[in-house]
Amino acid sequence: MSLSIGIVGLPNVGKSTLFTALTKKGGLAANYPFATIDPNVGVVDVPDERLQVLADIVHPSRIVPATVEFVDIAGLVKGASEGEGLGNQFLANIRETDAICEVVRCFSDPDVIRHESSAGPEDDVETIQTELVLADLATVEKALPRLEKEAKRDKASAPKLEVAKRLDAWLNEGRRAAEMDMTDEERDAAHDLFLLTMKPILYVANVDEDALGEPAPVLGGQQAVPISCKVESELIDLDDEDAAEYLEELGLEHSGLETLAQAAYRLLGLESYFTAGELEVKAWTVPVGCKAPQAAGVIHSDFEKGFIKAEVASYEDYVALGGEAGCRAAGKLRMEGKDYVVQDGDVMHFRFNV
Ligand SMILES: Nc1nc2c(ncn2[C@@H]2O[C@H](COP(=O)(O)OP(=O)(O)OP(=O)(O)O)[C@@H](O)[C@H]2O)c(=O)[nH]1
Ligand SMILES: [Mg+2]
Repeated sequence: MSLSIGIVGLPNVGKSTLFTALTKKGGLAANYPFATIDPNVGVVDVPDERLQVLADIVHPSRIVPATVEFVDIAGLVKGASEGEGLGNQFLANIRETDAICEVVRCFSDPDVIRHESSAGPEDDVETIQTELVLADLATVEKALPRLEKEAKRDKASAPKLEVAKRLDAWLNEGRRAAEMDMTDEERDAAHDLFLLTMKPILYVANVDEDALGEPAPVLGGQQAVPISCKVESELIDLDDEDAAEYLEELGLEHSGLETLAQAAYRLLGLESYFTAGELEVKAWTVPVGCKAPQAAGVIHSDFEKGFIKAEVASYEDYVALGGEAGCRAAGKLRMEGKDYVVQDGDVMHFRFNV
């Protein structure tokens, strides 16, 4: 499972600058089939310092971090849903992403032209929300006749029609689909519509570099992630040591990429577990609260189907006791069954039967 995130925002706010910094820094994952075909899709490694710590214990042939896929699209403008500007044509490119990252201009540089429809960060957030809501409204209205036909033919699909009708009214009031009260079943039906405003949204405040140490601004009612896209684009040209020094000068512990990846994990309720062996040390992404068989299924569906049990050590024990043998000797290698709830950082080994 590679997490995918679509980048949206007004024109000239720094989306492509951020995208380029992200993808150059992470390096395009070679095993990603479209990386070289579609220049607007980039796969980025999720930085996790724990991987190196584990690798120092097991000396694997390779380290395989989790990845996030970013999709860059052209800027949206007011009226995009009526064909203004370019961005709207590209919204289709982010229909199937897991989340949306909205870049909001908070930097002051007068040399960078502000789009005429931009009146400040909060207004920009509203403009984009309106365009996303209007795009969703168009999607729902296009789907309604089809859903009506289906509901007539097959009673079982009536709830789908009902939720689409409710969404139509909700979106018409300018509200995000995600904020509508829905049962789990309705939520599933709504997911089939691939609405943009159903997706969790993360705001990146593209701030001036001297504002990086300041508290994160609140945008769209939520804590934004402060990043200087300009700083990020400078960081990618530095080697690790110089980059660390530069970050220190700016009073920062982590690069924007790390901060963004972590914020995305939090927003989406995700965490990582690890597998550690001679071949590789690898991070796997799972939803918080995931049980052992589903976690095994992320590696391979056979692992889930034939799940027997998992050998688990916490990350802390694994590191403190110098690996699996140490954990076993200290009684810290647990045998867990199908109801075990995976904890962030667990080092896991699955037993299965096909
Ligand atoms: N001063 C400053 N300039 C920036 C920053 N980020 C981006 N820029 C500049 O803003 C301009 C637009 O940046 P892009 O990244 O191309 O903007 P975009 O959002 O992709 O724009 P569109 O694709 O046209 O919608 C470029 O000249 C960047 O150098 C920043 O953090 N600070
Ligand atoms: Mg761009």
